[in-house]
Amino acid sequence: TILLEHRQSVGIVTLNRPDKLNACTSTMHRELVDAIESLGQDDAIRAVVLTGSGRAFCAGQDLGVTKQGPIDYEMALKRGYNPVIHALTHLEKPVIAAVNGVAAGAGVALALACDYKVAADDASFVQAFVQIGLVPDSGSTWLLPRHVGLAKAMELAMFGDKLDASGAEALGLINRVVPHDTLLPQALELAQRLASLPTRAIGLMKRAFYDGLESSLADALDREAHIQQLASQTADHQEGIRAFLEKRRPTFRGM
Ligand code: LHQ
Repeated sequence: TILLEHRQSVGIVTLNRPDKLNACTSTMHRELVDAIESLGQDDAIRAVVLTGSGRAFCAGQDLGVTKQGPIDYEMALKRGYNPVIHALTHLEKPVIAAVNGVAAGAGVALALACDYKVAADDASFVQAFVQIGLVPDSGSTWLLPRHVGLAKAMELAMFGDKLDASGAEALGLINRVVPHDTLLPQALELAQRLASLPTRAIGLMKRAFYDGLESSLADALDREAHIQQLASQTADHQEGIRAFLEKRRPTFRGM
């Protein structure tokens, strides 16, 4: 239900149920966690792109599954969705969401859990939960207000109206909008650029930003001092300093 491809130092994960608008199943969740963890363990991979095949990015939960019998929603979230969000946000490598079409429900959360979001100009975002009598899940109640602020998060969640790509960019839900046909090349270019940067430092800063969102300034100051110590021990830091002093461009190796 997903595709995993390595292109030089970039891992590309593609949600691949195009006839179902890439709606999520428990199989997809397992495959996603496995793929993200394998990319995390592969030192040759220094950036990741998450995208969808066909006309959608991800329509959230596959609602067809409900026809097969009752779903235990708490278990579906705890065993399915939450581990995917955890894997994306704890992967110590930059992840780009290349939002190729509509993202709905938990599909929006998948994009929000990525570190940089680029969307096709015809992509859209919908907090579909309310339309089926549910509440935002998969980290949406945490991620959405941190991207757009509480007022807009509540508005999007309560009304469930579709937001187009430029509206999403204006709200800070995503970073950038590009013409549809250039989405994947542009996402790959951004990913290659990130992959040429000091991967350890990017992984550490990602960890620090997430921790910082939940801590006092005093704790953030302490933690920064600690992770700066870790960053200072990398070969890429030594290379950065040497390149600066030698007035040349650094060549980072991601370690
Ligand atoms: C779908 C789906 C879909 C199956 C389109 N499933 N087939 C977590 C824990 C446990 C349970 C509950 O949920 C969660 C988290 C969640 O994500 S809840 C939110 C679930 N998602 C939704 O409610 C979104 C439902 N879909 C839509 O609102 C629309 O389809 C969107 C806005 C995604 C796209 O609209 P359109 O571009 O107009 O396409 P469409 O509606 O015509 O859909 C195309 C086909 O895809 C259609 O099938 P068909 O056989 O008629 O061609 C849809 O039934 C199917 N599809 N979403 N989630």
